[in-house]
Amino acid sequence: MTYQPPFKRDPGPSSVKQTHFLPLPPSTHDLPPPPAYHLPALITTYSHLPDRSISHDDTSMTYYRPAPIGCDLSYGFERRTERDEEVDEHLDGLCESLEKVEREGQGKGERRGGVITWRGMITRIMTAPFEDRDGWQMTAIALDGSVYLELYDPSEARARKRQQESSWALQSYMGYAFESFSTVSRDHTDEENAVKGWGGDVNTNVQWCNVIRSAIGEIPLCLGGEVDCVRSEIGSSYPGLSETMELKTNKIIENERQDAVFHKKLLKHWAQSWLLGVPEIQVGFRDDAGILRSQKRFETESIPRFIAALPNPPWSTPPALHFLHAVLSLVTTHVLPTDPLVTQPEVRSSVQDKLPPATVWRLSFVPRRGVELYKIG
Ligand code: 0WD
Ligand code: CA
Repeated sequence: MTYQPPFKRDPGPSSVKQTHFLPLPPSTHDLPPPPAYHLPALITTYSHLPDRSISHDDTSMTYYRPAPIGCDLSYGFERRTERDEEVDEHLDGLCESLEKVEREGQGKGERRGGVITWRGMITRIMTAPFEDRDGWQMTAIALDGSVYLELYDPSEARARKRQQESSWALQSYMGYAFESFSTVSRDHTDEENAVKGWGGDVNTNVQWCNVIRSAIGEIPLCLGGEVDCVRSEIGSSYPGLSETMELKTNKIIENERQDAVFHKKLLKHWAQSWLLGVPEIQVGFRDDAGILRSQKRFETESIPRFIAALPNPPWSTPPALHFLHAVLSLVTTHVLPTDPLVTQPEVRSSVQDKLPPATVWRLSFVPRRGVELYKIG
């Protein structure tokens, strides 16, 4: 069952563009039970190495080891290496890994009938009913029976974001430093000169990605996302999603307002981990100087119950799941039929070496309003 948009979809000014509008679901009561999000199943994993190249294995997987309380999360800041954000990788790593899976005959139709994207895109759609500040835009195209969805980040917006980020460079670095203090790689040896617990200098090129298959209601999903580490013996092979872990940092909570802000943030943490099937989130709390003061473990699946038990819960899961299902229904309904392999079946034989022109769609979210879907070419 899906929620019924309370008012008719606005067709928009027809002379300009045909727009399909979907309003946000009511965030309070009276929603029917939401469509189920299926338990994610692992398809494959891959690693980005220090030079950002891809290795189709678990080279970049790390093992959890609790960060020492009192460690300094600004440690190593001057020695960090950052990924070149100028390079737009689109869905490259995910597509490359799916191609490999199919080539090796391990595929189970990941590329048919649903949506293929980064987990981060689905997190954004799912949390949109409770987002009152940041809008976003995505691009959708259909190819070979699936919809590919990616962030649309025009260069001005990206430049603005980078500028904002540069003033937050140290704060965001502290998140990576917490990861380093909380993990060790397969071949790690504690360096004599490094501080206690340090897992190695930060290089944001390095990522370990998991590719999963799931579904929201009847809509298949294939998602790729970064996983921080696993809870298993150092050097052991990947034990599977049930042992994965997400790491987060937060300022220490000293008053009710900060507590309320953290409860709001837990929506994004929950959605991000839930979507990929990561069962545990470890949050490190730091002071203004970047010293780790405490940490707390959250079971991903318990977070919604914890929030529901608060006197004024800032969010709940039904609007998020309804909205995700409604948005992806809208996208698959309109975008899938524009698959060039459906509209121009004669190009099918040449698809291996030359992609046919695809119809490009834009999905645009305006906070507190809803999403619009329209064709841009
Ligand atoms: O705008 C782009 N081109 C994006 C690229 C947006 C989102 C993701 N990506 C890429 C990432 O580089 C990565 O290879 O997609 C892949 C996986 O992304 P995801 O797991 O779907 O991303 P998300 O769930 O938004 O974030 C997970 C982590 C973040 O950790 P925290 O703890 O802050 O949630 O991925 C990292 C970040 O560490 N991350 C990125 N790293 C480099 N470039 C980016 C990015 N643009 N976005 C997130
Ligand atoms: Ca993280």
